[in-house]
Amino acid sequence: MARITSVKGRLLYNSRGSKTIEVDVIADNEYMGRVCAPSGASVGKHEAVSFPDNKPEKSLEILKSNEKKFINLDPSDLKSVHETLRTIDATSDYSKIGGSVAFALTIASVDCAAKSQKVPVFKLLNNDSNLKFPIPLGNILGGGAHAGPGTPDIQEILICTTGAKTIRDAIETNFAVHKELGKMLAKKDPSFTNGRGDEGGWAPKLNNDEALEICSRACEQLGFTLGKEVSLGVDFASTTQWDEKKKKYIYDRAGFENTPEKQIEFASEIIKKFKLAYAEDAVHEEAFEDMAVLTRRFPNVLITGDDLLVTNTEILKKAAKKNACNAAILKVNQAGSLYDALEFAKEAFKNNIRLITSHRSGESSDSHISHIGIATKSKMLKVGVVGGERVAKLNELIRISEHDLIRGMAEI
Ligand code: 2PG
Ligand code: MG
Repeated sequence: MARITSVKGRLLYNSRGSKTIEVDVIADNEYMGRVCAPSGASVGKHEAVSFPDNKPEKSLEILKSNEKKFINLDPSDLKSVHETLRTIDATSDYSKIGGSVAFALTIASVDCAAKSQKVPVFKLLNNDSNLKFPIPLGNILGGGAHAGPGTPDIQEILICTTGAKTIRDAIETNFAVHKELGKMLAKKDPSFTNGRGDEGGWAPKLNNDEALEICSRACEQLGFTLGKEVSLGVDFASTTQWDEKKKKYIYDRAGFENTPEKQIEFASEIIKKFKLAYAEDAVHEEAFEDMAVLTRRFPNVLITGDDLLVTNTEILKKAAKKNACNAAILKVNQAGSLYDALEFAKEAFKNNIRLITSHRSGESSDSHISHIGIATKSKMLKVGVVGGERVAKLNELIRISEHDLIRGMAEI
């Protein structure tokens, strides 16, 4: 059995050029796991805090003074690594050491354990013989908190190839739609600068409707039938629009306001008109009852909670009781440690809630979440379409396909 012989953190930068933390965990002085933490722009109220007082330096200092506590642990024993971390930070939101350290340390530990056992990370996490590839779900057009003024209020319009037979097919189809959409946007507006949002989706000056229309036409232009070979998804990220004082959703770019009732109809219209396969955070992070209305109304659509659940097992239990969603985003850094996130995954299974493992808008070039998506039997992997830090995750799926350990694509 391998033993942890060293833990070391450092300050690095994410895809937005903001400071983040990377952690190296070495086992038997030989096997190194290395993980760099991502961070979000549309952040849920109840998710783990990235850094104490927003200071990555503080996280690093605390890790440094506690490194020795991890020495000699078995790196594959995620529970022990997690519990040791909890002796340093017992807060519910990792506000003492920072969720970024929890993320990087626990995944790096599993990474070095996998290397010492000479197995891929997904296999170390889940030894089942019937693992499938999650369907890649990627941002083709972005607005909201991920892009500048003039772009849609809706944060993300996403593409997924629901009819693909292989992972390569699914990835290449997403690239093709992204490319076609770029051409169509340039044709529609000669002043379009090819600008892209934080996750690589195009960021044109269009309102919500126009944006959805052109995305669906890009799919049709390539000969696809929406809802058949490919489908659109939307991350409404509605908490961004929600005004707690006015009790209304303010769509200031499009120039209208929605009452909670109107918001349900607004989202329903979009789901129906564009035959969405996927609808994330269609209402704000505390509107469990309103989400439940959509879940009842659209049993065949992944009605997904992101800010609603923040990868928190207790919140998921509450959502399950209310039938507030039929799918859940799994973002390890929202939960904090990988152990926390896997507990969340277990609870989701128990309640028949499908998982979508997801990146953050501020990413690193790490690709561990591709393994986590497979191991948690996620139906989809939300990692973007283009941009080095996004393609890194997709390329890892292709590498994994060479092992011949995974057969076929997940079915939603
Ligand atoms: C989201 C994510 C990723 P962020 O809202 O789902 O797409 O964005 O990382 O900014 O929270
Ligand atoms: Mg989201």
